[in-house]
Amino acid sequence: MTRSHGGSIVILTGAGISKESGLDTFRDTDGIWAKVRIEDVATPEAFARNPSRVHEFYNTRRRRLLAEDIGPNAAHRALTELEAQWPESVLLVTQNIDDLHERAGHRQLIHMHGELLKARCAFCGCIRAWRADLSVALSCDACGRSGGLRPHVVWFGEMPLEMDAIFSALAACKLFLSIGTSGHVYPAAGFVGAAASHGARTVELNLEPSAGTSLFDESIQGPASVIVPAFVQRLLAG
Ligand code: BJW
Repeated sequence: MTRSHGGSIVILTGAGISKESGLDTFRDTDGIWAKVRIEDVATPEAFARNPSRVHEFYNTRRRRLLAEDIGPNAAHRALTELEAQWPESVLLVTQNIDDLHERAGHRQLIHMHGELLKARCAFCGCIRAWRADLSVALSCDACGRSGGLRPHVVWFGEMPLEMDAIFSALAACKLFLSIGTSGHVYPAAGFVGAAASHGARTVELNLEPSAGTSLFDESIQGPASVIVPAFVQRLLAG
């Protein structure tokens, strides 16, 4: 893929891009789902059944995200450079709820699975920045009701965010990149098919082949902090 192909780019990122920043992935052998059950912490039913357990899970991850040793790595920074240098539009769609792309300076991005540093009121829908622990004792500043504040994240069975904008961008892009995601969770796992059906070239960059690796035109394996900067340099060199 060279710059002579031109055109807009859509990039999908997953937990693998933040692994070398010190944040856990989900489905690797040492990942989050090896330690906790999805149905205990990542469904609306889990929150209805035991909100304190769900708060504890996200409070722990929020504190980790805000720890001093956590920051963007070379892969996040390379994508920021691509956004700054590429002559046409670059849309980054991340499944990650961390803010490492923002900390790397990325400007145009969609958090399709929400953001850990925001809270949402389940009663009135109000969304606000949130860096402290959440608990069932808190009440919403907007509607005054207590017990409804939840992490602004998308659980299984809930609709991911900004899907219309994402599918419009996928239909128009010339290049689709998938970085650090296992390809097990829909609708994100279907983005490669949507982009390809509209004629985009598709490239996967991941530590190992993902579940959907055969759907990509090209698959590059290795740690994101190495293969993403190298790929971005290749693109920008034209
Ligand atoms: C590295 C690396 C390094 C490591 N460098 N790489 C049956 C069939 C098809 C679909 C469904 C089905 N039954 C249900 C569904 C739908 C369901 C789904 O997909 N389920 C599947 C599990 C089967 N999806 C949904 O429910 C979604 N909503 C939806 O479909 O709405 C429509 C609808 C709604 C209602 C009714 C009907 C339709 C919502 C999905 C929400 C996902 N939420 C989570 C948790 C919330 C946020 C959080 O807590 O953080 O989002 S789950 C978790 O998985 C998280 C992630 O964003 C998501 C994806 O994970 P990701 O990023 O791919 O991480 P891993 O760990 O899987 O992979 C990491 C990869 O990196 C690995 O490949 C490593 O090798 C690699 N790696 N180190 C490069 N250094």
